[in-house]
Amino acid sequence: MKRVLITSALPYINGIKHLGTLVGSMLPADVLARFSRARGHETLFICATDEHGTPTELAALEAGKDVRTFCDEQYALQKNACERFHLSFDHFGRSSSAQNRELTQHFARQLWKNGFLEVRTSKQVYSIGDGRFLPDRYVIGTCPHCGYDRARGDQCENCTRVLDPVDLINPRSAVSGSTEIDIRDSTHLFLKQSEFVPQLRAFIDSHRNDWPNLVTSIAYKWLDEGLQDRGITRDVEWGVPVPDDIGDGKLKGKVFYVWFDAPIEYIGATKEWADAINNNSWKTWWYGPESKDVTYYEFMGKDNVPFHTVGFPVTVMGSSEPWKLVDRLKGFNWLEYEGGKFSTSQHRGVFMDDALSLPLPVDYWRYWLMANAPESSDSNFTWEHFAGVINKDLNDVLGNFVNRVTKFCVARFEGRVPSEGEYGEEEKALCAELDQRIKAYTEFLEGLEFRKAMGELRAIWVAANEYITRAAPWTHFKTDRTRAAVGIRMGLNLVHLFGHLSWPVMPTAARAIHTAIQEAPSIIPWPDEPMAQFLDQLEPGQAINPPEVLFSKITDEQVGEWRMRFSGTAAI
Ligand code: B3M
Ligand code: ZN
Repeated sequence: MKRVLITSALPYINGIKHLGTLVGSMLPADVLARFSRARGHETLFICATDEHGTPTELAALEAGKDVRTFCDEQYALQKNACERFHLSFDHFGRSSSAQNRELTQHFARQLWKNGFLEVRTSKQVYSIGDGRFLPDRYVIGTCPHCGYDRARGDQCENCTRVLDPVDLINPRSAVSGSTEIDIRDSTHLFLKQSEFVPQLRAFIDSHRNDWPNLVTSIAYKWLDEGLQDRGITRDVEWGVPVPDDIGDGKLKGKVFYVWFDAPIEYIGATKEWADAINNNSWKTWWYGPESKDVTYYEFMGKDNVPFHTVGFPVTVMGSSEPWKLVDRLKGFNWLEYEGGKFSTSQHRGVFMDDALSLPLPVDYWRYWLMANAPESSDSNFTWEHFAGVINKDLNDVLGNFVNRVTKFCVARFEGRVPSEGEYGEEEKALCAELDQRIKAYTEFLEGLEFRKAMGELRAIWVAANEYITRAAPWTHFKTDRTRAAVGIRMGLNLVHLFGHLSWPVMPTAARAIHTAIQEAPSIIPWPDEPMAQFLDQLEPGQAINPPEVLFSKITDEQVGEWRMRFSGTAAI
């Protein structure tokens, strides 16, 4: 059996994520996980909250809570939102877990032992106004590379270069706005990334053909610009402590940088999962010869790509232990909101809890987001487009098909699969078309090309609609009952098929569709056999059970109201 390990980039603990984060990491990872389970692969799908670092400390401070309590609460909120989006993680862990602490310290010890860490005293930004060292992302200034004037000290979101905060021009504190900034000495551990360039280049070369261009071009850009050694410790309290046996006693009270411990939490969360169910197989997913048959997929937004193509691989390579490196890395561009950015501070755009609060099935979001995933370029959410796609694809095409066929079966064939007649040329032609389209759909999902996959799924629904329009059982019923029976039998088989094909992306609707025909298993298997076989599965005479309302349309009034409500200007 094939084994498939899937991780989604870990959402930061502070605050519910917006749809852009969802579409760029957790949701496509979930679609792949479901698809992989549907095909019978042994699948492990791991995610967690990314909890450490100053952003968390400051958010907790602002909320008037101690960090641990703040994280506990935020974790519960995010976990709940993920469940309600039907993200089917096998485990949703926490980077503040004991397992991650242990593994992070283990990797650091290996790196230290192997001579890849060095104690250096470096210049750090100290904010006199705030009375503390400022972490990289809390220093704002002008990017020395592209001139963007709101670049953060860790990375410029305009040109995506990773920065050192001391390089910023006109630095100021993002906490207080204070420009009373001092550069002070502080001792830290540095990871000698520069020694890994040839190994990293070979690693990325080996994935030239199976990673998207977006990903390899970011990775090469990094290597070409000359890889800098990175400080992997920080002067903050909330993090994995540096153990005493590393750094010749010069690092007392320091913790590891959040980007050092966060990717290790992919492994940590796997151990959390195993520990919780008392099984000790976690290492077979990650380590040594036992993990050879595992294909490991990572999902993330493009800003996370450097940390996964360079940062984390250096940790793994430098350990000189046989930990698994990523096989397939899928990166995403940005999703925009009504032509601009999502904004957490202005609450502009739709966040996961907002989406859940509206009277819309979660599958609407899941389908629209995957059909418009920002793969080859950025994509743009507008309410108008969203409503248009949902009303057309899900209501007019898919929902209408399911309703017409099942309702007519109830009205004219006593709600049972009609047995009369044989499939003819029309049906054979449709099977041939579906065979091709399902093959394409399967290949797009395997290739992680979600937009194209959804296009193919839609084309399958359209082909079925066109078929039933041509077969017109409602017209033939009075004059040629057999002919009508063939059309309805085919139609019901197609409804059943849609229950299978739609499950990875729309688990709830797929279940309702499948249940209209017969009870659905908890994992709805992928239809791997040729259509001529699949579409002849229903027992003539078996009863069906049409769903009440499968989908309903989004109205113009709703579009108007919601556009206003989430524009970031109206009071919420
Ligand atoms: N916490 C999420 C982000 O940058 C970041 C990912 C960590 S993955 C190990 O959006
Ligand atoms: Zn820049």
